[in-house]
Amino acid sequence: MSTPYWGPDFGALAAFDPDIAGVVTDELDRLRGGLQLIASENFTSPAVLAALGSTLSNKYAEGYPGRRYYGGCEVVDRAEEIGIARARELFGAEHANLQPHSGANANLAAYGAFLRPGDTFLGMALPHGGHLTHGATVSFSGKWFNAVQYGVDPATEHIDYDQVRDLAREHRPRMIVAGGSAIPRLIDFAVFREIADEVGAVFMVDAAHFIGLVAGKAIPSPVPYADVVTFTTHKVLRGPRGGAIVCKAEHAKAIDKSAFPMMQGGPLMHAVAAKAVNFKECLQPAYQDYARQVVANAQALTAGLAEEGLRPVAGGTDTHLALLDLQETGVTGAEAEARCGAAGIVLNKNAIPFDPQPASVASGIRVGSPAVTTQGMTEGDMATIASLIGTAIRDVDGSRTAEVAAGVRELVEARPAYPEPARAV
Ligand code: DSN
Repeated sequence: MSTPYWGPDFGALAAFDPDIAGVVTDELDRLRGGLQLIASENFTSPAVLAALGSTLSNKYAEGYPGRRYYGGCEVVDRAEEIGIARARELFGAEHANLQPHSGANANLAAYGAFLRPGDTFLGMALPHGGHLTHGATVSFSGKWFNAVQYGVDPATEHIDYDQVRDLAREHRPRMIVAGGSAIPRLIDFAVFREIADEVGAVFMVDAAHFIGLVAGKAIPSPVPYADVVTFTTHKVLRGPRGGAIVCKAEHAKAIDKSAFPMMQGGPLMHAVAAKAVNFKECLQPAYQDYARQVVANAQALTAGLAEEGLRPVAGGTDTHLALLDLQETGVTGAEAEARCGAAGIVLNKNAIPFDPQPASVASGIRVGSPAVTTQGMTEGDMATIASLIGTAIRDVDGSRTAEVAAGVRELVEARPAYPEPARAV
């Protein structure tokens, strides 16, 4: 390295803009001060943050390495080439595109590669665990396409594969989408592939939630089965906020043309570089230990919550997240979120399948183990967290908030997030 690193100077930010510097430090305090159980969040590493806060943010690089619409891209090209090679190695993929700014953008790019407005696709309904971009009427996916929605079996709360097959035969979709944001159990990609082949559909997996577990070899990969796999890089994967796509070589051209210029303009080269750093982290053996612990912790947390009288939807979890039905407790998801939040336990209310409540109230909560596992917490800590959540949820008048908050403090002080000593500013 011939030039010294010119990276974030927090002192300069604090001197120039104390308002925003205060937001940054307050957010770090918030992260460190509570239990972060949002299933889609994590604590990314200092190496990833260094790439994100770099001068690569300055560069316009519309196009792809070696084929840009701007001069001066020869340096940032290297970041994208390294990142693509690492993504292909990590996921055993034939092609990778790291340019989508988010998961929704990655999905829009994938739809753009295979669908035209008005085309039919099959996706999982949001209230059953799917995602907004899988056909919800408020999203482009439900507005611009004929989105047919499948859900879970009411008895097992697992994906209803018979319904998927029946709907595919009836509607002959151009594409079938698997994946979602509140699916605690493994998805049978082989069955989806078989159904897609039977009706001649493209098979897409939105692996945003669980791709980190795939990278860490803790659960099976959709890559051998799917034509295209979209994902975000900031959930279990623990990289920068952003999206990415891997696909079969035969779809490479269509995906690349759809990501740029159909869906986006210039890529965020600092984010692309940070994705490359993250993939290198995930290629280390220690990441596989982390991924396995994420699952073990989610299972321990779910078992503990079941003991507290919260019913695990689908009977438990195979992944990083659990969905809990609170109806037996008489507490809504919104009340549970607020009561836990008051004591420093951050989680989200979540619709459960066939929920009688509107989404803004919800009968369930969703919890996830990625962030607390990054802090080094293990199964014993999960049992404590479950008991704290049980107490907080039943605390109608707030009389036990201080007690729960003290329990939270004990846990996060023993295993702090971002544990390095604070730097002077
Ligand atoms: N909003 C994300 C989640 O929390 O699951 C998915 O996009």
